[in-house]
This record gives sequence, structure tokens and C-alpha cells, in this order.
Amino acid sequence: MKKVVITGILGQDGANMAEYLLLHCDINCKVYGMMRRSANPNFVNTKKFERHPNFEFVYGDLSDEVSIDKIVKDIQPDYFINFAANSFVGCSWDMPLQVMGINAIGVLRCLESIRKFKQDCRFYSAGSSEEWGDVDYSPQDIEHKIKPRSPYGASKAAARHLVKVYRESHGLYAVHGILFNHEGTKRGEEFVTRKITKNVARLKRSLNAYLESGYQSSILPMELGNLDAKRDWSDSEDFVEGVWLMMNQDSPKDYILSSGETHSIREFVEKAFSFAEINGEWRGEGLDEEFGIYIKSNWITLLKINKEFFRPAEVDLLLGDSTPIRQELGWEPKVSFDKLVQKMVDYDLNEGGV
Ligand code: NDP
Ligand code: GDR
Repeated sequence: MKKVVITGILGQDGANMAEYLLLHCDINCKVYGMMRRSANPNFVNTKKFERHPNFEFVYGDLSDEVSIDKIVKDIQPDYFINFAANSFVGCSWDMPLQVMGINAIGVLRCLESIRKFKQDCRFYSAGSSEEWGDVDYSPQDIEHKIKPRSPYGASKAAARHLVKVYRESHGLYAVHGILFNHEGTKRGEEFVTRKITKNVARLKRSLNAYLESGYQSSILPMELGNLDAKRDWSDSEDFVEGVWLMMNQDSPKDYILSSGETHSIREFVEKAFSFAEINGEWRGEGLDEEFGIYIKSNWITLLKINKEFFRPAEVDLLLGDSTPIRQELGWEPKVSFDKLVQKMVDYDLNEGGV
């Protein structure tokens, strides 16, 4: 039975990867899900598999090489899939050293442990389209110059170089997948897509209550930053299948996973409201722009702009070219942009209430 260590197990991709391996495909494996010590850990993403007989939680922290060494030495894994990171670009200006320490040096700690204790263990490094930042051309392919715009992007670029060095110097099977934005019902609430769908669900409930009671003051608008940035969004559940394909090539090669479409935050907002059957409109400009709706001739603001959510440097446009992995490894995403937005809105309206 293959042994798979997945770090970041409580996060979106770690949980989806474990779910894929344990519940959705017939790979005979034991999954060790690494979580860090926390006073109040959140197991919402692991509910479906945490009692699976082939699943076990293990403690470890990417800031602590002793814990990583122990995991690799004791478990002797066949695969080490490293999803753990400080994954929020927005906070990476506030804590750049922590971001570099976890996202780049943390990867180095994993590579070193594998080099020392299990050289034939296959390693996955979670790279990001943020490594390209202010892009030179679209769609971005694997040859695009590294041009990060945030400490987060720089940390992922550093990890990419380290993976290459360990692959070439020590012959490790190590891949650094460049993944464009991917979302879903396990997405953290500070990321813009989940922030939008959670708020749309909350506002839907508030509007319904207003229609029933006529009491309007409880309708608090959501607040967003830059609506004009464009992202290439996909479903995380599609992407973990691509990651597994990258881990099982004859020899290690880095690939891009992307949808090949780009949409603005504004479009995501419009779709999310429309799937919740809230037919609002925009008015105003710049920082005074709002999205809202007229009910009984009253304008009700549902979305406002808040400067606080703008970044010191923005990545304006991301659009990925994932042709190579589609052609060479047969990866194919199943979930379109519309389906993704609808799935997240439906979930937040029904199960994931605020
Ligand atoms: P999440 O933020 O949902 O999950 C990250 C996980 O890493 C969390 O469970 C977190 O633990 C854990 N973690 C953070 N710091 C440490 C540490 N020091 N030691 C151990 N664990 C730690 O991210 P995603 O699942 O969305 O992303 C997975 C990976 O893919 C990340 O590396 C991210 O940077 C990268 N990526 C993500 C993309 C996306 O669109 N989702 C796109 C491209 C790359 P805790 O739960 O305790 O906070
Ligand atoms: P991103 O995701 O930075 O692309 O990184 P995020 O959802 O945080 O931002 C996407 C875009 O939305 C704009 N935006 C806002 N963002 C947030 N979080 N909150 C807001 O209120 C808001 N308003 C507008 C941002 O400015 C940005 O342009 C994600 C993460 O998963 C990374 O880990 C991953 O590497 C990249 O995707 C690819």
C-alpha cells in the first residue's frame, strides 16, 4: 500500500486531495494528513474522510525541521504532497518573513528531509500563478518570466528554484505545479470568491427577512477592494486530480493547471448575486461605486468599496495556458466558471450558512 503524506490537510487543497485519494478513486493508499498545532483547529474540511481506516492525522509544522524529519523518517512515505503554506497574498506584505519562512524555507525543509531519509519519495511543491505577477503576455505558459508582485509570489518563486535545484543536484522526483486560482466549498473565507458567496448568502437571508418584516437596518453591505482584477478560476476538486497526475509521470516535469478563461471580480460578483436570484445593479464610480437593489423604491446597498482591501501592488490579469498537461497527461477539468460560482453560492445558501 502506497503511503502519502499531505500537508495543509485542514486547508482546501489538502482536504480535497485526501478526499480524492480515499473516496473518489481506487488507489490503494494510506494518507497521513499533516496539521500544525493550533489551540482550536477547524476540522470542517476533513469531515468526510477523517474516520476513514486509511487516514491518520500527524502533527508537523513547516517552520520546524524536527517535525518534518520525524514524519519522513518514521512514515517512509512514497509521496509527500506539500500544500501547507501561508496562502493569503493579501497579508504577505504584513508578515513577509513568516511567508518566506513557511512557503520557501518550509519547502527546503521538506526537500532536505526527503534527501536525508527517503530519497525515492515523490515530492509536490504548490507553485502559483502569483510567481508571474505583472504578466508580459497572455495566456501565461511555463516559460513566462518570474515577476512576482508580492512577498507571497516571491516566496513561491523561491520554492520553484529550490525544487529545480534538488531535482537536478540530488535526483529527487520533485515537481512544482504552477496552479492558477482554484476555489470551492472548502475555500477560506478571506479569499475573494468565498467572501463573495458567503456574503451573497447572508444578504439573501437579510433581504428575505426585510421583505417579510419591513425592517431594513439589518442589511449590512459586503465590502470589497479592486473589482477590476481578473483571475483564471477553477475548481480545486479538478486540480487535485491534475496534481496526482503530476506525481505519477515517468520523470518529473512541472505543469500549469488553469481553466484557460479569465474573469473579473466584478463578473464573479454579478454571477453570484444572479445565482441567488438577486437582480441588482451598479451605480457610482471609483471608491463610491456600489452594487444594490431597489425594493419598494428604496435603494438597498449590498456591496461597497473599501480601500482597506486594495493591495500595495496588484496582479491585474492572470490567464493560464494548461495545454501541455491536457495533451501530455490527459488532464481535463469538469467544472466551468458558471458551475463553480453556482456550486459555491448554493452551498453557502444551503449548508454553509454565515
Ligand atoms: P489553504 O490556506 O486553504 O491551506 C493551507 C494550509 O496550510 C492550512 O491548513 C494551514 O493550516 C497550513 N499551514 C499554514 N502554515 C503552516 C505551517 N507552518 N505548518 C504546517 N501547516 C501550515 O490553502 P489552499 O489549500 O488553497 O492552497 C494549498 C497550496 O496551494 C498552498 O501552498 C497555496 O499557496 C497554493 N496555491 C493555492 C492556490 C489556490 O487558488 N487555492 C493557487 C496556487 C497555489 P491551518 O489550517 O492551521 O491554518
Ligand atoms: P489571490 O486570491 O490573491 O489571487 O491568491 P484572492 O481571492 O485573495 O484575491 C483575488 C483578487 O481579488 C481582489 N479583491 C479582493 N481579494 C480579497 N481577498 N478580499 C477582498 O475583499 C477583495 N476585493 C478585491 C484582490 O485584490 C485580487 O486581485 C489566490 C491564493 O489562493 C493564492 O494562494 C494563490 O497562489 C493564487 O490565488 C493563485
